[in-house]
Amino acid sequence: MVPEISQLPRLSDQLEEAKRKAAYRAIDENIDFENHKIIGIGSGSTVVYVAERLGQYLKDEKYASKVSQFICIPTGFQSKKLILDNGLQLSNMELYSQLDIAFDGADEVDYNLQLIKGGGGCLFQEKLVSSNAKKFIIVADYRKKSPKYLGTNWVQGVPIEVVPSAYVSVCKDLENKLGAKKAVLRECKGGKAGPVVTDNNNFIIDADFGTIEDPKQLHKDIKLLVGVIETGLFIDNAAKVYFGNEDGSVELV
Ligand code: ABF
Repeated sequence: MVPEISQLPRLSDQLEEAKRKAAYRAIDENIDFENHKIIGIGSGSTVVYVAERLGQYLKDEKYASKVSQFICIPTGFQSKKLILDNGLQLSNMELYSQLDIAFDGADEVDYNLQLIKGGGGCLFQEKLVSSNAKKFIIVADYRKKSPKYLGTNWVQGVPIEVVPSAYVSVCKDLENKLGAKKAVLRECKGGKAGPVVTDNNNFIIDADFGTIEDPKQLHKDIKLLVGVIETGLFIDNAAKVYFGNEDGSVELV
């Protein structure tokens, strides 16, 4: 039996609890067991609970035959693993380029449901999957909701995936032409030397624009720079956002 959200054992960590509740509710309210077939599974720590919830449905005899036929499309290495670890069917965008629905996390969500994503470095695949899904659902904890504009909570800057040989020129253009306060190449943490390399063998630049009042225009401007593959500004893409709150409630925006 799939457990009721209200009967879940409490997780010791309030933040994890917020993520789990948001993700479970997003699945419960948006999966159409009769009509959905191709499902995008994003990246990050909140999506872990998206895959976990689907895995619970898979083990429930009432839903098992439907869920075992779901084809899950990952946005990177981590989500591939999540799909497999939860017993779900893994495929890819080459075989299934049109998705019924996709679920993913976010780094920041503004009042208009515009997003910053890419803190985990998977922004290109995330955008490919989400922009080819009929419905894109975001799951996030309370820290991700910006009071109004992007760039308020997520101060690390807009993640931008670039061709490696272009990173210096793109950093300069971001600062000199587009007004970034600072644009830096993302480096590996934890004692590893060198730049972060994406699943597509590219680099990531984090560009600090302060608060972003017009993310749509900024996204277009960045995309025009030679060497830019994709930006972490997700514009007019999310249909709904489920925020897990500190008090254990879930807010749907
Ligand atoms: C992905 O994971 C990213 O686009 C975003 O950077 C991050 C959100 O992670 P979490 O759910 O761990 O907050 O969705």
